[in-house]
Amino acid sequence: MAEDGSAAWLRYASIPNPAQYSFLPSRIAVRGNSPLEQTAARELQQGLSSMLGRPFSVVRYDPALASITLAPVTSKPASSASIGSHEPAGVQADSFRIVRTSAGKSTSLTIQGETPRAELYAVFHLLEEVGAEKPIPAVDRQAPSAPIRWVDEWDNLNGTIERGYASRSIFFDNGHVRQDLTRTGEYAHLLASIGINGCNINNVNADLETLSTEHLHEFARIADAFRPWGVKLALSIDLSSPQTVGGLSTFDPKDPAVIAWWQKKVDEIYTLIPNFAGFTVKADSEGRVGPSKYGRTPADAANVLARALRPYGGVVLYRGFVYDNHLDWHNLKADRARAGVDNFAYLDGKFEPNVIIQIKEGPIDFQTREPVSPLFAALRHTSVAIETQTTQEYTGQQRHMVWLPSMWKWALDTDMRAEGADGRARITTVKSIVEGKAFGQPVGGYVSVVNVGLEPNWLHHPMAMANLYGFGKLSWNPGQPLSAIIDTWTRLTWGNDPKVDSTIDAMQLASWQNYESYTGPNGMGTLTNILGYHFGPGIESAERNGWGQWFRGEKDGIGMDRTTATGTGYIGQYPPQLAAQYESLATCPDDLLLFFHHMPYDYLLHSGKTLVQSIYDAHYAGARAVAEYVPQWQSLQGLVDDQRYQQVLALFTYQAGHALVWRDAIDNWFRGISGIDDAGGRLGHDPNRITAEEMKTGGYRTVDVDPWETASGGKAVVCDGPTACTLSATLDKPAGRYDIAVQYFDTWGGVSKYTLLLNGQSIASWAADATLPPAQADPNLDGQDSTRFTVRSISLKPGDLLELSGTPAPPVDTARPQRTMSRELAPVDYIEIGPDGPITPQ
Ligand code: GCW
Repeated sequence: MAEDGSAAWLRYASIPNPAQYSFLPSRIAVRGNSPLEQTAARELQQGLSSMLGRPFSVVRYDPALASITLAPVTSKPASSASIGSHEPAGVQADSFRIVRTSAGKSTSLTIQGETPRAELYAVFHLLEEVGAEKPIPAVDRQAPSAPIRWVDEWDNLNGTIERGYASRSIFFDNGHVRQDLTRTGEYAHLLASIGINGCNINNVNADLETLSTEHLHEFARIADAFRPWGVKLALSIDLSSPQTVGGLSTFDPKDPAVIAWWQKKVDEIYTLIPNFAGFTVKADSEGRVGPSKYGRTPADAANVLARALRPYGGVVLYRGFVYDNHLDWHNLKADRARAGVDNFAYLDGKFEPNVIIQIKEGPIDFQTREPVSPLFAALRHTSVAIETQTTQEYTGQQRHMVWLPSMWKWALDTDMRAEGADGRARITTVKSIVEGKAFGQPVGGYVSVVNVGLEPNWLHHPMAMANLYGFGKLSWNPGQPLSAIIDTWTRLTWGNDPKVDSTIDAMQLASWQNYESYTGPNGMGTLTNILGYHFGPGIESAERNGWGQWFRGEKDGIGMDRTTATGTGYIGQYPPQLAAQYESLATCPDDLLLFFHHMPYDYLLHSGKTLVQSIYDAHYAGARAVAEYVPQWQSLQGLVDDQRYQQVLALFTYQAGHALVWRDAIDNWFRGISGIDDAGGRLGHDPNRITAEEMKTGGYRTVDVDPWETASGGKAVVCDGPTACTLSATLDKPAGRYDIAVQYFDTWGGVSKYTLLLNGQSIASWAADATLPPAQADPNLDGQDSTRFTVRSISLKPGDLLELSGTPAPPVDTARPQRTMSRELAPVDYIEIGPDGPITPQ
């Protein structure tokens, strides 16, 4: 099997010890007659045959013979209509049980599902147990925690993907649904295997023509490709559709013509897509129109859609992500974090029962750590779903390994301490809210923005698929331990070798905290360039503009004062007990401190370190921890397939280098603003570094880098010439072996070439041809494209001459004039000569 990652965790690779499952009968019988059950039986047959190395076959049921039998819970066979509107409501629909019985020497398994889809889920569950070499219990009952378990794709009809980092859309191209929907079917297969039952296929910034009849006919083909796997299709819609598609003069949700238009449109959708899941709505947000235009509320708008969908069992996921992106930065009381509660809490109880408010996990925007949104506890008569991002917009864009279920579980486990009718605070975890247990609102759940693309392995980083897998697992059972989730993923994805499993599990489990350590500290946000594409460091981009991601870094201190006493009052949006915990410095957790408070740099944290020293230390420790991924991964060479091994090695090497860019940018920026030195004496002292501008040059010219903290000394060199420029230095290192790292900028303005020479002999050559994540050209030299190339274990002695030759990209290709502005001029930041060893220069 080609190990290109396309099979993800459904590789069905043979397991080391198949004998442990020899009791499994080779006959698979299906008692129902729906297509989904047939799909399930085939999946079981293929998966077991492949993993256990013996033939399984789908046969007619015979009570006299041992078999694995798929059967509906009720004796009457389910019909195929049960994946449409007539299925049992809520989580019941997807629950199943697997029962093992023995008669004499033979064992049978009975797989019973409430619906055919539940039987399919049971099959995947069983296959997973075998693939990960887990025991099969005598009786296993499973039910999902909530009915909404959806993924949202932010795909545009032209084939691009908003915040997509793994190439173009699997669904669309050139304004249409692709002819070949093979990947779509394969994606649904993956989704079904982790219990995902809905997929919204288009960007929440929806094309205004999405609901045209022509498009709907095309979307129906995607729904058809999803259907064999029990995945329902949903659409993001723009609220102005009655005008843009319907030609009406208004989209006022109270206008009878508008109401009638929506009803007709929904009727049309269900004739084409009988199992249509519903609409996702982004309105009055980031330039999208909404009900505010007519003085109407989100409830007015959501309810019109909901009433039209309700007879068919459809739902409306109305996003709570409504905020003003033109906030006045000078106003110390202005606060984007308040927007969710301010815009929705007063509407609690006014929504139709099939409206679900889709709330981002934190009040801002998928940062590396935020407190949970207070809106979860403010809506008690409305179903809610938590929205997470599997696509790593602010968390390394699938070029850094960050296992996000750690963050999601932390959010889901957060106890909001809501008060009951008796006025007493009680345990109210976010998971209990979305599950409908806390406030009895039963149709909530989980949504994750996934943005898979056409790259064979779906998300670009082979490790990133653990995020999608973990999302499915947490939405099925948010109580499951993270260690169990990741271990199963690792076994299914990389095999059952104990060394492979323990190494990968440990790396994944630490990866979110590591990423947090070298990016945004203490609840400040990711500190990426929020005006660019959210990848590398760009600290002050968050300040002094209308987007409201401010952290108010001043000479006296840093952090948003969101207290009720002196700040924006945001903390008061939490239930009183949790609010009190965040309001008081004595109890506010260190890792959220700057989200809630404006603090001096020398403030003593609970950890016993000053704020600024803790930031310095965390960034050194985080960068070092991810540098260690490289040797850890190298220890697995030969134990995993070479194709994915090389791919991951290249990504880990990249991440190790980019983590240093993050570390240095943030630490230097804090040193600049605080005026406080690193007690460890590391900052500003890089004895192993030679900055490009201090080297002897042939043709290179020094330029300022903006923001300054993303280059050593705020400067770099560029080569304008048509031919190569050089940098050179005579070394005075004691004789020994060293790693030599070149820090340069790999922009999108063509391909520069570099050669490193020692005493006139070439020791390495490479091209700056990386396709860094953003699908957009970035002409700037900054933290997004600062890149490191390392040559290992070079023998050096005092007096050696080290030379770097940089050849700029050829003058611009007239066919692509957009690159004219941004020709890549073989830019260089510095060279670092570090000790030879597993961890390259720190
Ligand atoms: O985080 C922001 C993203 C936008 C996105 C928006 C949203 C789809 O940068 O790209 O738009 O959130 O969630 O609506």
